[in-house]
Amino acid sequence: MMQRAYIGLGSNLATPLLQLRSALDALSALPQSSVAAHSSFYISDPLGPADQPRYVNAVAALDTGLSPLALLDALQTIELEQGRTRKAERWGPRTLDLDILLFGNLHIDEPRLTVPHYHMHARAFVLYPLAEIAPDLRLPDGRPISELLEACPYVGLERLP
Ligand code: PH2
Ligand code: MG
Ligand code: MG
Repeated sequence: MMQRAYIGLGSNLATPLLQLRSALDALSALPQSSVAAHSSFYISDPLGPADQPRYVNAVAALDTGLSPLALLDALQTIELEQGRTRKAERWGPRTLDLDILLFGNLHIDEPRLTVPHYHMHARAFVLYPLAEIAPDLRLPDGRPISELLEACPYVGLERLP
């Protein structure tokens, strides 16, 4: 069965725009999957330690026949292929971060994977790109994305042309 997943993309090292472009290519090349849409790219102030470069963020809609954990494995492989190293610092800088924001209407609570992605409800750099490609989306709990946007000001975000 094909499911619509939404993937958050982020980078703040090693030419972030190129990282995101090549990540989108890699997502398109995943087995049983196709990128149905992706948002604009947004420059965003870092959440977490302030002494790191600004991020570039985007969201992609991925139609996939992979299971959630198979998709997670595939995303982590792409992160590693693009030079991601796991550092101790929480919310520290990274060449590429690919997060499963939503996977169909599933709630997933497993040691390796929590869906919907924790804190996505409050992050402008997730919600605004997501709303750009899915303005009528509802979260699995039924909340419309418009309601989340109202509670999340458009601050520290700059949409690239
Ligand atoms: N990701 C983080 C930590 N902080 N800040 C922004 N602006 N964008 C991100 O994608 C981001 C972050 C850890 O995943
Ligand atoms: Mg992240
Ligand atoms: Mg991540």
